[in-house]
Amino acid sequence: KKVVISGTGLYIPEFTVSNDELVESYNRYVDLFNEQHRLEIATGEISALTYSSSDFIVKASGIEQRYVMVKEGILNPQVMMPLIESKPSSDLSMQAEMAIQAATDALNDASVTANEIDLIIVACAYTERAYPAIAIEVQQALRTSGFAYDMLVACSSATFAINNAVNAIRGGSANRVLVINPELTSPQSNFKDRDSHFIFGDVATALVVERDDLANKVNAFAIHSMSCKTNYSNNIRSNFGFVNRCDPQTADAADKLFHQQGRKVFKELLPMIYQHLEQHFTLESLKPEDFKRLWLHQANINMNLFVVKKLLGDNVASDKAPIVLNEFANTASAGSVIAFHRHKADFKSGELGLLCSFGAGYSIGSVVLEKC
Ligand code: CO8
Repeated sequence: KKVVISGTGLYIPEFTVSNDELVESYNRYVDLFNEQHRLEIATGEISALTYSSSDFIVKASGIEQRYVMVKEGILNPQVMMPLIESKPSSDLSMQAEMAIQAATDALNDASVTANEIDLIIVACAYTERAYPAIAIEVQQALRTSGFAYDMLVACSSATFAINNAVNAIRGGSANRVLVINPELTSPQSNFKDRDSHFIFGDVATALVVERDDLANKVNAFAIHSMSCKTNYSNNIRSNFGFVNRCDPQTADAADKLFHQQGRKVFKELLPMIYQHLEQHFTLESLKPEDFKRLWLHQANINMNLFVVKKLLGDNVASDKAPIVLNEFANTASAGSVIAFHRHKADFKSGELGLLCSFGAGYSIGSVVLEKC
């Protein structure tokens, strides 16, 4: 069975946090910390913290700002996290709210109504709870039929979920699938960590994946081929999990938040990406030059420039692999989908594009798309 992506959707949270705001609050936290630990610092027991800088953030990552669902608390040096009130179980969860907005946008783009959807996959780096699945909550709110489930593959959640959606359609368990990526990253960001306090933003994206013979083809892209790869690494890690409460001494330790060895990730992941794409292209008898556009994962601008240079050489036009992380920061699995959503309108029938994710796991997902 042929399968297409017939629509995409984007939900942008209400609040922005600029680099300057973030750095100003981080530096106030540094002053407070160093003052509070003056004696231990003087005796060499602990090292003084050093300031962050907006210039470093832009140069090292390409990030200029990020969106967040809740801003209150993030910039308070005594708090340094979004203050999110817990809701009663009868209310929609925050991720379901984000998911519904992005899904509604994607359904409009695909000219599909919610009751025509028979599978929802919520795929992202974290879900707010283990069960009932956020996807089933969204299924109830949108009144879709069939079934729904959540899946987590960090930055590759969207591409791996496309893989699942296509296989569900080919296997006959679904005809029309909503893949939704409600990336609520700010509660897991360590705003006290100089190396990573600037990296993430909140956002939600959605895709309608459906049988080719059912689809409205106006905005559709045929899924030409897909490839997934994983390779275990501790260099991007969060030890947050359901067992944390059983060791009260460490339940709130920094390792329960996102942390990484950014330099190592950069060095190790790049060759894996090239190798993975080379294998995928060889299998499909494709060359990098065959693609009109590369919608790449959005973690770091320098990483994307390296990938493009390796695939296509020097002097490549910037619209070949558009960057959205300057506006959104790293939004885990949603990044490449935002790039696709924002930069697909100029495609003509038969032109090829590549959706590609890479990140924690390590995980890499690539999807070759052809405009219908
Ligand atoms: N301000 C000023 N200076 C700084 C700062 C700062 N904030 N941070 C570091 N520096 C300094 C360092 O101290 C260092 O100084 P020196 O040279 O004197 O030692 C210098 O700047 C260089 O530091 P780095 O080596 O750390 O800097 P890099 O140029 O390597 O850039 C990056 C750091 C931006 C982190 C870069 O390494 C990077 O982006 N690597 C790729 C990482 C990546 O792709 N990670 C993917 C993670 S995302 C993912 O997988 C999703 C997980 C799930 C979502 C999680 C949601 C919370």
